[in-house]
Amino acid sequence: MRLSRYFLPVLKETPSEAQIVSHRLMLRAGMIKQQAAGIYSWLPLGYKVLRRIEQIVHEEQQRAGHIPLLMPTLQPADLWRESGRYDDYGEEMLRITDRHKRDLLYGPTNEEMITDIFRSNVNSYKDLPLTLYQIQWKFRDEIRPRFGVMRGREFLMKDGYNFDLTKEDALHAYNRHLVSYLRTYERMGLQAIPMRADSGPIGGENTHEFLVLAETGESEVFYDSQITDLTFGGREIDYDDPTACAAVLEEFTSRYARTDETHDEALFNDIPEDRRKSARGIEVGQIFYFGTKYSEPMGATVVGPDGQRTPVHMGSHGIGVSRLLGAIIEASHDDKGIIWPEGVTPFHVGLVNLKQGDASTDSACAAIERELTANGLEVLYDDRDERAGAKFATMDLIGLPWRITVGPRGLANNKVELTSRRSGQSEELSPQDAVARAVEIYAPVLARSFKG
Ligand code: P5A
Repeated sequence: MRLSRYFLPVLKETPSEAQIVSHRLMLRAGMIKQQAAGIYSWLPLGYKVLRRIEQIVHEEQQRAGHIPLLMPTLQPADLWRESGRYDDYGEEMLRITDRHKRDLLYGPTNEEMITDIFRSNVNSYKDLPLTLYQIQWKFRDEIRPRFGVMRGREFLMKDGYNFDLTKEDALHAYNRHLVSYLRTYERMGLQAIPMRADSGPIGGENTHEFLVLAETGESEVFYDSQITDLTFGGREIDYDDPTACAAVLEEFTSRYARTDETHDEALFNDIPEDRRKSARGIEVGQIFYFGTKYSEPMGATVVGPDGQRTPVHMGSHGIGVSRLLGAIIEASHDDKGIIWPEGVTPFHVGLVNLKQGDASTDSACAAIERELTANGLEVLYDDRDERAGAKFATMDLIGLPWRITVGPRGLANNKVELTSRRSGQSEELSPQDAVARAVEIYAPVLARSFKG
């Protein structure tokens, strides 16, 4: 992509309405524009990262055997009357009446609708286990939308729902989600710690939230510092193996880690004092097992092996897809701007032409752009007629992890510069070697993708 033809409305001034760094940087980098409280347009750069995050979520869901579908954002109120949540949900639910005076709502979550799809189409235990998921916009009329996409009113969520014959099978689905979430967040360069939480309006007893530690997080958390030493490390787990999934759950949840809603001072005080930590965290996902809370009142049953009808055991599992942009930036930035992890960067390489209009510099840049693209990397090529300083400032602000800088002086010695956004360090390389190095850097990132 040539920057001269792109739409990247970066701001010079720091927007005064933004209280936290991720919100400030998303506005300054021209990623989002607020349209109403907690409602945003996704400008091209923001949209690109959003889609990268969605792509990782899709791949990891499908790797775990979950099946994508898409439900509408608007839902009939009657479904929610069946589960009893229409009255319970309160003011966070945006209620809408159509021209025929029928009650609708903008879905804050989809347990009822998926249960309706299930009961209309599945009859036998032989069709289980089944996990369906979508990535779809939600609306919650939050009393205090704030921090940009972090607490929006309209926000993008991956929501998945498992249907199983027995509690034991449904708990395996719970564990499988925990494993796949660890893998998902890790691909985004995040450490998200599963913590025991409260189930709120979704219901059920088993629930874990996934938290990214950050000073600006809205949740107060308490944990044993040993938990931060755990890494998933890209291991391959057989998702159909209940013992293997349960072992990961055990490993990642056996140390004390809770949100303030479930915090237990006495248990916490059993941890050696130097390992006792309290901090703030950003909730980037939550998994639930709630048994028959929806299947029973809504009549979602299957004929079991004994010929009897029985309500299915369910759980639901959410990832805050749009919130993740904020969380990643909170975890990865410096005073010049964003530093995208390689797994989610909107463009893999930023290419800076130091002397636009100079024939040899222009043609060297065009060749580098072509080569990188031919190797599956996306390039943002700053071909504008601007000062070098302004070009570097833009690249630093938007946070592409690798930059290749090309100027006539270097080219005279067949050299360009490859710079890491994170370390700030540069290497002088021939154009061919710079391309080869970038391709090598991204090889493991591209190799992690999953084609179902
Ligand atoms: C699980 C999927 C649910 O709604 N039902 C379907 C369950 N869970 S949840 O914890 O309430 O939401 C899932 C994730 O969505 C993100 N999230 C938000 N993101 C931005 N703005 C909001 N207002 C918002 N509310 C929830 C969180 O990451 C949460 O973990």
